[in-house]
Amino acid sequence: MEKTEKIFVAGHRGMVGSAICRALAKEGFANVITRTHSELDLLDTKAVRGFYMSEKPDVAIIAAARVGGIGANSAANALFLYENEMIALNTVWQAAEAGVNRLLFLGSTCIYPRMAPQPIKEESLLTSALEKTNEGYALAKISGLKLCEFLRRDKGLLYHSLMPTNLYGPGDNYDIVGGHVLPTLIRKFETAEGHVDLWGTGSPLREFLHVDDLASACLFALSLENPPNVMNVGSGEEVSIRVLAEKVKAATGSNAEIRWDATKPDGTPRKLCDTSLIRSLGWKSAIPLDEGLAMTVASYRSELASGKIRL
Ligand code: GFB
Repeated sequence: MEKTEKIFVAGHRGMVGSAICRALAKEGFANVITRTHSELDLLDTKAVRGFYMSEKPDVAIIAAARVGGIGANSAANALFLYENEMIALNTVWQAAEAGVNRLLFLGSTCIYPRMAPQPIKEESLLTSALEKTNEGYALAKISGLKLCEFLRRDKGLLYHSLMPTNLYGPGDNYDIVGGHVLPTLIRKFETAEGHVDLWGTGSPLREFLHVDDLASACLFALSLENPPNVMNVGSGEEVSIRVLAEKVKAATGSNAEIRWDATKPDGTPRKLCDTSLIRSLGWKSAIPLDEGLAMTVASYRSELASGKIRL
């Protein structure tokens, strides 16, 4: 990817898209184009087509999605499937129609089977049943990455995908009901009065990656002349939800008692991705969980103080 190329970042206001824009600016990519939701509705095929046809970007990075934690996903699998499917099909297919030569599509490691052998290799895709709590989201993301793979094969377009593990960082969504576990725990401990109610048993294992590490992986993937169709991006740092809760408690300085509500879902028991592919090509994560967590608690506090927090 050349510094002068015109790069479209879809979803630039989200946690991932804004991290990618920061990384692009830092690396000197000056020709980045973005559209807010009100300027361009990515669910609207005609509008997306018109946008690509008039702007003709050289590169597109698809960081737009409806995302949420286990609560939001399991309550609205239909919505997560529909919106993410439409976003994927519109942003990828219409890019190809307009002659965009290179595209990076972002998925998630929840596309892999619930009981995939751990750590999860890229080859595990579509080998057995998905996790039910986020099946809609996973199916939509699988369509997107497959569309990229097929367009690359059928039309020779350099369309490829990254599958990041659970992400966190500045600009996250701190909604207690619909958010992902890490930001939700920060908010719960920061606002606790005596105790916090956490979901499930605390035994599931998760891997967390700071979003600035993902942004660096995106730039790395886009620098490869012949990238793999799908590459996992993770930190290799796996913790149980119970240990995560202790870490967040310490990082926020809270004294709250932790109570577990086992009527709430645990979700997939383990989700550690195998990152040997991207590491073999020369990329690895740089931000350890403890450091990233401390930075994120600080950004939660400043986002809250400035009134810019997403709840
Ligand atoms: O990030 P999260 O909501 O989703 O984490 P997934 C869920 C895990 O954290 C479960 C536990 O084991 C929950 O039981 N947990 C404990 C909590 N307390 C809480 C809490 O207060 N809030 C939340 N949210 N969880 C998501 C997918 O799966 O992973 C998405 O639903 C996406 O599609 C994302 O792919 C990366 O890790 O289970």
